[in-house]
Amino acid sequence: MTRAIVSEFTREMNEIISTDVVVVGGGPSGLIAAHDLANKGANVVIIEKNNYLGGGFWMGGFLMNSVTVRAPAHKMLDELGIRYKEFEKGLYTTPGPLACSKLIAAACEAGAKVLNMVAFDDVVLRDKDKVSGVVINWSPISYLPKPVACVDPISIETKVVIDGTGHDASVARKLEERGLLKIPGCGAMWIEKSEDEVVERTGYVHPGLIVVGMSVSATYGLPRMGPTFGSMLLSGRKGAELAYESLREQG
Ligand code: 48F
Repeated sequence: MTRAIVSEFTREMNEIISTDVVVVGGGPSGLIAAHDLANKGANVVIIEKNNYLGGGFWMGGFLMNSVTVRAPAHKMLDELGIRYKEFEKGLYTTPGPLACSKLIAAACEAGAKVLNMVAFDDVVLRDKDKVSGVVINWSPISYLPKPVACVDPISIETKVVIDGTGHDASVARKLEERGLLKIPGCGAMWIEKSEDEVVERTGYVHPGLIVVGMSVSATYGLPRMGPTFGSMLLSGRKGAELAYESLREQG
């Protein structure tokens, strides 16, 4: 068994080392981005610091596990075979565990690879500071006491990085640390405005780096959103389209 695990993991890791797209964060926006790109034949890896994928998509607000989706994103639920109910015109509800598990399965079935319990640590910058890779380490390393935590990270080379880390905007913030961006963080809650603007502003924030989902909101200081997920799906899809265009240009 150990030999099977080691050889399979090593084979996958060898493919991951140099990939088309790295999606950092396996919440709803990152998952749909990875799903769409893998479906188009791109090599995609999701880096997720938790053991489980799904981010905030398991739950709606206030730990209540019905999640809401506004039109037109319910059509993406149709596409993924996720059942839902119309609560009122244009507003739909679906059980979080059902929607989340089906989205995870769809991304994995499409061929997205996953490194879970692995945290994004830093960016790799190359020509003119283009984001050209990510530095990663096992998540538990950051929880270890200093005397036993001196474990160097490793890097993965990629053509595009997608920041799907939610409110943390971990990748964009790393560029802020390096003086390349200014990240204001989310503004006060205003669901409708936030949903529209997140989708609108989804895109490149720096050469090689696309922001999707709530990391868009944090990056541009848009209102925070609260528990609704339509724009997470629409934003992830838009990010995937932009990444795919860029892969075609880069050849
Ligand atoms: O927070 P999250 O679900 O992001 P999202 O796709 O969706 C946001 C909604 O869930 C909700 C909302 C709107 O409905 O306000 O919050 O934008 O998922 C983000 C994922 O990124 C992981 C984190 O564990 C979660 O699964 N993540 C965050 N930082 C890192 C990371 C990191 N440094 N390395 C790896 N994964």
